[in-house]
Amino acid sequence: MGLGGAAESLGAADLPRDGRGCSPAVTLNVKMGTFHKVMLGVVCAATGAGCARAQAAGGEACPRPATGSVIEEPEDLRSVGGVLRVDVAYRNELDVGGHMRYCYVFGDGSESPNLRVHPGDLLILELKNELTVAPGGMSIAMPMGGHGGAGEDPCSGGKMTAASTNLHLHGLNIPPICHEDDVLKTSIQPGDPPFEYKVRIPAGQPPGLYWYHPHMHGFTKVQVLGGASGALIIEGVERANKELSGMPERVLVIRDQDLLNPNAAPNPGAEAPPVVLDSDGDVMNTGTGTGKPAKDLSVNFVPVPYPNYEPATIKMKPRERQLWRVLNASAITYLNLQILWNAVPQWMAVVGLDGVPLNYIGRGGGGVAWQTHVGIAPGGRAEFVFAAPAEGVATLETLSVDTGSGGENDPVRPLARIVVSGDAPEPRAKLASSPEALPRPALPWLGDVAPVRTRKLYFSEILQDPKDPNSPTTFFITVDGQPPKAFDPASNVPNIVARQGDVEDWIIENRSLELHAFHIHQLHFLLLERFGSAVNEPFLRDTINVPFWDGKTSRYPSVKLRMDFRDSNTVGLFPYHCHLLEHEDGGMMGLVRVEPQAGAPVENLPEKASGAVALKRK
Ligand SMILES: [Cu+2]
Repeated sequence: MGLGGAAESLGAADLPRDGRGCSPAVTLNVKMGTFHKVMLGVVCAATGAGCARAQAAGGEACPRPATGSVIEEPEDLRSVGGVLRVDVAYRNELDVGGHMRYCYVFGDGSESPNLRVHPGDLLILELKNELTVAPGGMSIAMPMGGHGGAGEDPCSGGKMTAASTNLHLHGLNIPPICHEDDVLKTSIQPGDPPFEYKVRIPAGQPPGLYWYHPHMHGFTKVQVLGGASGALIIEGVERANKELSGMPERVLVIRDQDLLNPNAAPNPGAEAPPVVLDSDGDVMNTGTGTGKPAKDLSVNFVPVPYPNYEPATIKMKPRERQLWRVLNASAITYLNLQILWNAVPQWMAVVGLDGVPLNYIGRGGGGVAWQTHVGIAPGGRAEFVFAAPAEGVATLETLSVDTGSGGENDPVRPLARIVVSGDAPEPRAKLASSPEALPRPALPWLGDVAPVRTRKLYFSEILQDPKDPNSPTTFFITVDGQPPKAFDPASNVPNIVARQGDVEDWIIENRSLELHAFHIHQLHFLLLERFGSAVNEPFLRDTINVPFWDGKTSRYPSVKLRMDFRDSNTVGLFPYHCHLLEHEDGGMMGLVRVEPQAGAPVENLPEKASGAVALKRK
């Protein structure tokens, strides 16, 4: 179906909601002078008393736009001649409200730019850990020279603390090895020299929206919540869908953050259901679609804080069609986007999810799903065409999401005013106007391949003190038949062993009272069933919402996924986990080890894969 066609249901992209819900190329190779800067602030032992807070004023290391600002597009860093080479400083600071900000500042001074590469390109990224503040506000003691103070190899799985970091390229089908996409053992410390990531983008990587963020088990939530994320775009979506040729495109990164006004009373007239906090201090789901949110949201770092929700601003020309590429980089917040004009929900023509065009390798459907609202789980992406109204102002909002009785509160709230005017500036980027069609994928369509086995996994939670509802929760994702066990970063023992070349079906159950978002590294999967009923989704995802259990029904909610281990880049040890990052940090992660196919050539396979799992080169 073309962009002008009739409505078609996207089905499983929906999320539960309550009744209310309804340039010229530039290669950056600028060495950062800050790599060797003198660290400021009071350095003291972590346990020392009376230490001053570092950078208490905030706003210098990680500057952020003001509430109500016009939404600026992230800078575009583009590959040239098949290579994108960038230097990144990873910094943090406390803002004036005592909230920790984290940021990626690139060699050109831009924060969290769009990294734009083509299939087959080489991405070389040098990451320097310049964190200076530990959670709680104490300065991080810096070793005098040397390497993180411990002399450890960043690939060795050594020290992992709140000051450590690494980088995950979410959604890319690249090897899970150090200096590429290993997150299990790679740990970069303040004081380490710049750490090189060197990644060959697969020739067959679907074109679309991906992203980068840290993945340091136990500390992922605090870093992502503080703003450590950015978009990575595989160019060529117009090659999969020619109706996008020449279309202006706009990248919107929606992040969550701790409430800027946590003690503010609700606005007069606003519904104010009782506030109940969970053990993390987050507002629990009120079940009404209203009330104080668990987290504030921001759009390209422009905050839209409770209780006024003063929206950010987007300017568009009348009736102009743009490709909106939306990333939910939230740590825990679900989105269900809608655009209203004169109180009428506007059509959004969804053309890609989780980086994959809807018609990339699927069958039927024509590559477009017409929606009036689009659910995006934390970690997920949606790309859709939106046509500005003829005049006036439209509103981008998120509808409420019912996260279950154990979930956080994600109420309905506005995000941005879309102001229509003839003199609105054009977005910086435009898709190519005469695209060459993408070649057909080399492998047969996943839906046509018979699985070699079916496995069942389930999400569950337990209170650490069952008698105390406010005690911390331990989070599990368990392979059915194994004892539930929180993820142990010291262990290299996989929960699942698969073989390259195979396709498997995984049933993921939710035995807890809140939503979870299943994500697996290195590959995309196909959604086959929801609640045991077949769904018709001729496209791929890398993150999927698993509905919550109501505590009563005899059958747990579930999804059935077809997992694709055919590509040699999936060989090695890598995680699957819930993408609500406090759940992941709390143990809701497991490991799969994909062993090389006997006799098959394996590209990019190191002598020793991440962790202690030795894989022989065939
Ligand atoms: Cu979860």
